[in-house]
Amino acid sequence: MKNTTLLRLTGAGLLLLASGLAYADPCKLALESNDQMQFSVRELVVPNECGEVEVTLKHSGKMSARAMGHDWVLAKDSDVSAIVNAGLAAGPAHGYLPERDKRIIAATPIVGGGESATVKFATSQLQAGSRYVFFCTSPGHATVMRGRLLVGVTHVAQAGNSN
Ligand SMILES: [Cu+2]
Repeated sequence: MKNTTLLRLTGAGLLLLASGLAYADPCKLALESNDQMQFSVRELVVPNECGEVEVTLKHSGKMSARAMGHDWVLAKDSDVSAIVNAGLAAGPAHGYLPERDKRIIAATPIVGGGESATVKFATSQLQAGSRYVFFCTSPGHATVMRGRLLVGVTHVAQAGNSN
């Protein structure tokens, strides 16, 4: 009887461990934004094994979406300026994002202080050798609110690729 109890306890421990591992899913990325017009990271790395990536943007500030709203948009480096301009033209009613723009790989809606938003995208949309940038389309934000999205590369490997 004693052995059975012990096994049950071990089983419960393994379940706890498994849920802890699920929470740390490497294909789920998170970053924060704030009232100082900043993202919390300059770089996001997607592990090679991820078929789908989930990105959660949290606004840890207090200001409203109208005053200091942020979104998280992913595109090729070469498409960023065009998307930012198209977003400005789309205006606040469309969350500063052009509708059905094929250059946008992924985008969250705009969030204000205390809010968060999540978006998923398939890594099959990312091409090897292309540079990907994430940025915010709120007016004037993209100049500072931007970073790089790297797929399965380390800094060493990337340096070796730049020719
Ligand atoms: Cu922003």
